[in-house]
Amino acid sequence: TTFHTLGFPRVGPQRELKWALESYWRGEIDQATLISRAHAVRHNNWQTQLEAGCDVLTVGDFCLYDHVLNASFLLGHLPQRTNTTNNTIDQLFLAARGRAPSGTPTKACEMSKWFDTNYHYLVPECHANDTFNLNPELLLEEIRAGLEQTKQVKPVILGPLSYLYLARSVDGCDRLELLAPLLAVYEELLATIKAEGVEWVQIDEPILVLDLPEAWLNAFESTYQSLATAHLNILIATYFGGLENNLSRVFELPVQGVHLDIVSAPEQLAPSLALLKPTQVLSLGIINGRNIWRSDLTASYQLLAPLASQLKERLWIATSCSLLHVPYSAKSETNLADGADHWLAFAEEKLAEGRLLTNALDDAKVLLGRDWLAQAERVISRQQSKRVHKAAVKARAIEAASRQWQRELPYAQRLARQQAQLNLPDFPTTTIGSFPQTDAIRSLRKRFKKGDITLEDYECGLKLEIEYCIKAQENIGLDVLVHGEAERNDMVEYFGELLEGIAVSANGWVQSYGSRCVKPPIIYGDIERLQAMTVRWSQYAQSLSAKPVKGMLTGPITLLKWAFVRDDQSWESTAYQLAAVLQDEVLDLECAGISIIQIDEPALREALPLRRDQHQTYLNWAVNSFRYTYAGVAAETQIHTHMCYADFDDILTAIQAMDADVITLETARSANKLLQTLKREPYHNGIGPGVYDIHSPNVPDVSAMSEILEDSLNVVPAYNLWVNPDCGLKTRRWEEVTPALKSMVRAAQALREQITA
Ligand code: THG
Ligand code: ZN
Repeated sequence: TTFHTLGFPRVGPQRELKWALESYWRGEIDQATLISRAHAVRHNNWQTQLEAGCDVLTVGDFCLYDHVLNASFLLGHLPQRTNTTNNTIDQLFLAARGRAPSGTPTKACEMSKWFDTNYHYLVPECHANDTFNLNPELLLEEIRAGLEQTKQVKPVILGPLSYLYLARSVDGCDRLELLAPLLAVYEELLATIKAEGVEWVQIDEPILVLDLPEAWLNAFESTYQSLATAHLNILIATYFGGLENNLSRVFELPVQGVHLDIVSAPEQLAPSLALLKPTQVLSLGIINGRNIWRSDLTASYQLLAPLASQLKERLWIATSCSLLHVPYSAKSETNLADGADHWLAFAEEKLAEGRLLTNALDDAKVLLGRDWLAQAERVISRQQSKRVHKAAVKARAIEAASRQWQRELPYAQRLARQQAQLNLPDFPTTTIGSFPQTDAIRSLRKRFKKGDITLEDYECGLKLEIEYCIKAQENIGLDVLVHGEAERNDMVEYFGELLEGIAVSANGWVQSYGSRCVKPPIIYGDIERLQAMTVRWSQYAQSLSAKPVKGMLTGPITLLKWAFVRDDQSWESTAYQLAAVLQDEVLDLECAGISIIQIDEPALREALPLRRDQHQTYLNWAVNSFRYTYAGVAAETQIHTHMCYADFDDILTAIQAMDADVITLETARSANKLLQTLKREPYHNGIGPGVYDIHSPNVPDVSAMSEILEDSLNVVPAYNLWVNPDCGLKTRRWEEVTPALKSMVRAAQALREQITA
């Protein structure tokens, strides 16, 4: 039995690639140094996989910035505006970031979430009559380097249909019309790969787990007929879900192997056995590539043993998807709350698990070995831990889930009471929550974590930062202030550190986009809040100003989606547990005199299931758990929320149902699109469509912001319109933030004068 992975993380065990990229962009190292550091990370990845016993080495999954961007390069389909340099690496960076050491600064490609993960890919741009050219140099270099390590290398490429489907049409062209010219390049690509002496290629077609339009589904057969002409063994890989009605269609393709994700869709295993052709390999993704728990290998063995004896060498054991979505190694995690480090499997541990399971399938004696028993012991210790299961927490979540939560009074009556207290001007100005994370703030946190300064000194330092932030906002003339979040590294990691049942790893970094990484907290047990988490900081900030200061929380769905979650209970149950501790925090904030409380849900859209028939069930518990977080607050208390990532169209009804008094939205890159949506489907509560894009360092024009506000008044009643940037300001510098917000305040004032006149 063969063991393989679908891909590996690439940022490096100590984020070596991140540091190299950022040094290169800052001009501190040259390109040759960048490449040699990147290749060192890649070489280390391969050694790790070979030493762990991967039977075939996956290559072509490595990249400097993004694998979809690399596909665009491979296919000669980078946006034309990146042609201002001959340096191909800098072309990639021009596309990804809009600037590079060589070439003319330009517009960066859009980013979009990779299926339902927290990874962002760079969206390819299509126009009618686009041409494609094979650009195999980067891939061939990688294949040849891999072949120096082992004879069994398996390049991975993104499939032609997934490539086109994940692209966007810039000019409204039908992307499927580009399939024919694209296929010609893929045929040439496969022939080129074959000429390197490679036997297998993994072609990823993850879009097969989506509800695809009929035309796209129908295109698979002819597409793979034409790829078959290269006579290279093709493993078509699907992941993040099941094929459902398309299962038989995929096995009928002229491919030599099919990879199925049986972690996320175990129900497809049984029917696939009947569909597998006698010549085809079945690759089963049974080691979870989306989560970090030790695998229950005993259960996997029982499931697969009968199959292994039947399929013999036609059975491949695999990770469910690329290991890109998990951190490198749990070796250095020795200090997690409640001994949770014992239960972890990051990428390296997953390799060991896959090898062990494969060995057991080949030889049942392995089941009696030390490694097998040690693994089973870890799994059982987690299942039985008293630290994981807390009856009172479970009972409260069940009670919360059994009821429909809502504010006592309808929006209009709440607004009147809130306004009587808050006395805000028309078009109130505010920000999303975070202010610049300066070097001073970072260094303060770092010194405290290292133990170089006392808790007292740390808190003193934070208070000074809060004071500075409040003064700055008053000078700018904002109406609703925030404390600035100097105490937070990341909006989910911060709460992960404070809550019981959630652990924060020391080095569990996962790539989010390019060189940027996040360290998802690990939800391992029933969740409790031992003390208030944010109240002191909000209260202190409020004591410094006569203007209202918003309390600032991360909502249950975002805490859930941006963490590694439990696999022993439903997401829904965990969401209600999170909502319960947030509710306690909301009530404590209210008690402390905080009259506006914002509960952010930027990941609401991202957590939407990939299949449409599961949307409504998800939205029901997501919205209800959000409403549970504010159940019990007075009508006078104003609840805000914030969401990023513009694609709101299909969840606007759910957003309305969340019934926040005010929502601020990320729009600046597509304000028009949001306003059109709001025209079709009016929003009835307070709303602040972001008036400028915080992702750009440029100071926005007053006139551009005024225009967005005036357009907004066509679809939002004046008494409901708020004025704010489109996202938090933590990645910006004060020198950028101050003039930008001053202009924003001027735009609001101009609108007030215009309305009075
Ligand atoms: N927090 C978490 N997940 C997220 C976001 C977040 N997912 C979506 C979106 N925001 C991703 N965006 C970013 C933006 C910036 C960074 C990471 C993801 C970032 N990370 C630092 C880095 O890589 O240097 C981490 C540094 C640190 O914390 O020490 O800048 O906001 N959970
Ligand atoms: Zn945002």
